Amino acid sequence: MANRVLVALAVALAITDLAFAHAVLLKANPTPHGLVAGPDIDIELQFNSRIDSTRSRLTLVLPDHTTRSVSLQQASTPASLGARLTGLSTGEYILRWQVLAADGHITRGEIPFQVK
Ligand SMILES: [Cu+2]
Repeated sequence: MANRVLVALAVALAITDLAFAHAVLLKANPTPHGLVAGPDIDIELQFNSRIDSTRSRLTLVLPDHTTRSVSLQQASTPASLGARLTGLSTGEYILRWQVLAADGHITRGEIPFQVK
């Protein structure tokens, strides 16, 4: 009986764990509020879970507030997104990310950075 309760509890915990497995950003280049040297910048975003890169996207907000979609490159791991930005002049930028995690949940966020 006690064993059954333990198994049920373990299953419940596993399900809860899965439900919360949506992608959380662990590490980013450029770092949020970081200062980077232009004009070309390698982007790498690392998440805590595997993501579906075909349904994830990056958008760059330029210093003049216009936006540009960023094409993704082959990422180094299934839990990361990579891209290369070219021809950036000095100024304040925002990298917007939206990713679909393995659990089917979408998360999004922004990384403001400055190009010197
Ligand atoms: Cu989730």
